[in-house]
Amino acid sequence: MTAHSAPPSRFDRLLLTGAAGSLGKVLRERMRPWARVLRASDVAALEPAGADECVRCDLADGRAVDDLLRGVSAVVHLGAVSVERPFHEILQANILGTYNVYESARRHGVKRIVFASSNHVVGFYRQDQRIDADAPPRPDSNYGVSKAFGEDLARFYFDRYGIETVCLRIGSSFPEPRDVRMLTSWLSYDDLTDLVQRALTVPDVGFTIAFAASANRDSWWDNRKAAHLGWTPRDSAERHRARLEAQPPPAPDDPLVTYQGGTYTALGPFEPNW
Ligand code: NAI
Ligand code: 15L
Repeated sequence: MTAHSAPPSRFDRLLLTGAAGSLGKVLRERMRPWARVLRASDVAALEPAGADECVRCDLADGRAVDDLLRGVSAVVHLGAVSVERPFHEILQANILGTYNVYESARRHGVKRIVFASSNHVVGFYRQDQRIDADAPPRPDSNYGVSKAFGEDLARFYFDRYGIETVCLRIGSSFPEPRDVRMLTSWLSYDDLTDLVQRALTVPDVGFTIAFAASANRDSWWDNRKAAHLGWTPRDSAERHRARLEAQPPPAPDDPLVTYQGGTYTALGPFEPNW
C-alpha cells in the first residue's frame, strides 16, 4: 500500500478529531478518499471542504462527543492540547476528552481508533538510549502524562471491550525538521499518512504502540513490536542536516540534545488553578 492510495475497502464514515490543527488539515485532505463520508471535528471553526460533515465540538463535553461518535466506523483521534500547558488545560482536552472518545466508541460499537500519542510519553529517556514499545513510560511533562493516560485507556478498552487501537508515538511532524533534535525525531507528512492508513486498515492490530519517525539516519526507537503494520517510512531528515547543524550549537547538557523529549523535560512548573 503506498501513501495516498485508497485502502482495499473504503470505510463508511471516518471521524477525524483535531481536524482544524496542523496535522488535522493535512490528514483531512488525504483521508477523504478512504471513506464514503469523512466527519471532521474540532473545537475550532472548520472550513467546509468536499462533502465532509463538519462538527464543532469540545472533546471535554461528553454528550457532544457521544453524538459525534454516532454512525462512525473508525476514529483518527488527533484532537488535543498538543504542547505542554498547565495541568487543568491538559485535563479537559486530553484526559477527559480522550475518555469521552473511548466511552462513546464503546457505546456506539466503534471497533478501531488511531490515537495520536507522542514521543513525550517516553521523553525522559536519554538520547543515547534505544527503547522499544515495552519500555516503561517516562513522561516528560503534563502533556506526556496525558498521552500515557491515553495509551493506558486504549489498552483497557481493548482488554475489556475489544476496541482496537494503534497508538502512534509521533516524533516531530512538521513540513521540515526545525532543530538538531528533529534530525532524529522528524516524521514527514507522507510517512504519517501511510502510517495512519495502515493503522486504520491492517487487520487484528489489537493494542499496538508504534513509534512514528521517518527513516532518519539515527533512531532512538526500535519499532519491531509494530512490524505487523507493515509500515516502512520513506523520507529522511538527512537533507536538512547541514542547515540545522549550522545553527548555534546547544551546550552538551542542553535538554534539546540530552533527552528524547528535548526541551519539554525542562518546562514548568505551572501553578495549579485552585
Ligand atoms: P494542533 O495543536 O495543531 O492541533 C490540535 C487540534 O486539537 C487543534 O485544532 C485544536 O483546536 C484541537 N483541540 C484542542 N482542544 C480541543 C478540545 N477540547 N476539543 C476539540 N478539539 C480540541 O496539533 P497537531 O500538531 O496537529 O497534532 C495533532 C495531534 O498529534 C495532537 O494530539 C498532538 O498531541 C499529536 N502529536 C503531534 C506531533 C507533531 O509533531 N505535530 C507530535 C506528537 C504528537
Ligand atoms: C509533540 O508531541 C507536539 O505535539 C509537537 O508540537 C512537537 O513538540 C513534538 O511533540 C516534538 O517533540 O517535536
